[in-house]
Amino acid sequence: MSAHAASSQPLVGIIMGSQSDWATMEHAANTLRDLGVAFEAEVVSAHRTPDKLFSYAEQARGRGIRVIIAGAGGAAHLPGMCAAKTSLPVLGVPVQSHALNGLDSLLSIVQMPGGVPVGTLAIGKAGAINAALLATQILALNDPALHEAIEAFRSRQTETVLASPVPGVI
Ligand code: RP5
Repeated sequence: MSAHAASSQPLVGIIMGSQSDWATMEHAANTLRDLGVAFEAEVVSAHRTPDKLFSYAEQARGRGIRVIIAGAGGAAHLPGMCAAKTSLPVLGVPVQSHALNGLDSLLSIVQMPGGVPVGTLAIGKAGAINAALLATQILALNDPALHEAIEAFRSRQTETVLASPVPGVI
């Protein structure tokens, strides 16, 4: 997957350790798209392309990125190393691994030493969706249109739940 950007200046950078992470991280991309947040998405591996990780993290702020969402699985060093090289907020998504169901990913991402924070979300799809929502909420602090988009999302979600009957109960 090469970098792909929404039409306007990307504000959120989605990075992931491997193409195999896209099945999870596309949920972040789809959520941002639905909310009208411009983003870019790119494979950046802490282990296989460490120099690219450093240059991505060092240049992101200057390119106009405001929040980075980093997803990785297994020995998931990508979010932490990215956070070490930028002062932008970094949100980490633990990708569900085959060997340990993502517990390895979660612990690798969440257990950062004091001083270098990574906002760690849930394992897998829920984490990817919530990373996108949280990134949008951060951007919405200074963007009334995005605040409206978040409020509308919450209202739709509430209406959907209230309109859903319990299966088998009349
Ligand atoms: C990590 O290793 C990636 O984030 C991915 O979740 C995992 C497996 O990568 P592949 O072997 O599928 O490329 O770096």
